[in-house]
Amino acid sequence: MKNYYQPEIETMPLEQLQALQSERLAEQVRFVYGNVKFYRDRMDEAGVKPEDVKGIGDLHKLPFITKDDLRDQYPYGLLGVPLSDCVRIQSTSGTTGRRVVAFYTQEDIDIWDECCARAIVAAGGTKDDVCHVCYGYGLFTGGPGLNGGSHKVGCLTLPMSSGNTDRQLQFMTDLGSTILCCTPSYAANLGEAINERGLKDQIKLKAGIFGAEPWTEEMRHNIEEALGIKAYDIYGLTEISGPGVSFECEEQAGMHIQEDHFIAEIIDPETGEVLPEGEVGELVFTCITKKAFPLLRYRTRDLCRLTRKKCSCGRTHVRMMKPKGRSDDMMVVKGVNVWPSQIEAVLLNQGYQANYQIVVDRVGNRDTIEVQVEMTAEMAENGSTTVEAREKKIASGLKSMLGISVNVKVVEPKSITRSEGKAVRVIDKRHLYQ
Ligand code: DLL
Repeated sequence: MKNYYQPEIETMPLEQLQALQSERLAEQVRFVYGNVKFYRDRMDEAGVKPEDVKGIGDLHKLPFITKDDLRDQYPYGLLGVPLSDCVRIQSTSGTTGRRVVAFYTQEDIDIWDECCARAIVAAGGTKDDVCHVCYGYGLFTGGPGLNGGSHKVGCLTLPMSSGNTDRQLQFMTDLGSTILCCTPSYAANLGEAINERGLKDQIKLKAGIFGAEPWTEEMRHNIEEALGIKAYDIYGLTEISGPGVSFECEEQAGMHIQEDHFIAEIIDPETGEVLPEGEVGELVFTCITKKAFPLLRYRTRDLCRLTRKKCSCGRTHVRMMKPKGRSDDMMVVKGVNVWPSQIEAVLLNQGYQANYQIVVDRVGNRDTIEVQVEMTAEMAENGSTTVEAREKKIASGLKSMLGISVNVKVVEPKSITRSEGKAVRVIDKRHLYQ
């Protein structure tokens, strides 16, 4: 089998790429208008006819769709093809309300595999690699997506799924895994386990493809150190297919969005106004090739910014900067906006690992926020700094980052539950009182 080569479409001159997007968009709009009653009704309500959308310059004419629309249309309301043409579903975890179920034709799966293959190639993957996939398999898109991409590149694929760290490490050492695919929080846990067991010299990993949750540059640095690898970010969401909507190249400076399949816009989340390049706002995607579950102008609730600055890797596709998290991840505590990623940056800068939890509560009319963070084993052994002094230093770092007082508890190593998939960092008890 030949190596999987980087397709030319990734380096296509911008003008040509945008002409392709325009052509695909116009076709996709005709397709959904003809096949999905939901879109037909929405477009009729907005007074937009399919022929009004001739290219990407007309995208703004289309109405947005939201997660609530997806829930209302559950399960079949957004299908673009007969159910008998669909070959797979994937689904979101559904922790906040009704699940979203996404459908795929075989061609949709092929496109998704292709996007994940491009991500693996961008991380240096070839057919000679052993690709260890410990994203969850099943309804979650992480495992199936990277699995498909790995096959397409021609790597030897280890479909490990999540959990069972002992088994992960055994396969990793026995079969010489070279590329690791999992959430960054699980990568950090694997790094910890490898170092504790003294396995570092038996590990052949060279790269990791980590995503599905927000992670900071500080965490990237820690993971790269612990595993001796280069750590690449990958982004995606079930509604738009899964992982591989965008991914990092060797520059590790923002994720290239696969613009031959997805058009990205950044909008003001309050007004819906499209923002110019470089401004932070809500990311909106339009799928221009997907047929079974064709979302147009889907509001992701992820906040980030885009850049078209030239990338030395040669890819011309726009880059999205690390998302700050979903607009719904932002907490308002004591009247101040607080992002878990800000807290993570302070902790990791002070030498802690990403083993922490944030508990927000309300006492009377007052919000309280507590950050619990584990000491590392070295900190626990080296008793020269007291726990009180540590807590004071973290509280002071958080005060200057956030502008509010935070109650800090430094706890014993291994006392915070480890994550095997997406980490649960925040417990907001205020929801209990609503
Ligand atoms: O998390 C798909 C995925 C799997 C992406 C494996 C990357 C790797 P969902 O479960 O539908 O799909 O969650 C999608 O996760 O809207 C973001 O809020 C968040 N997210 C995904 N990737 C990143 C990332 C998968 N690299 C939601 N950085 C998205 C920050 C991310 N947040």
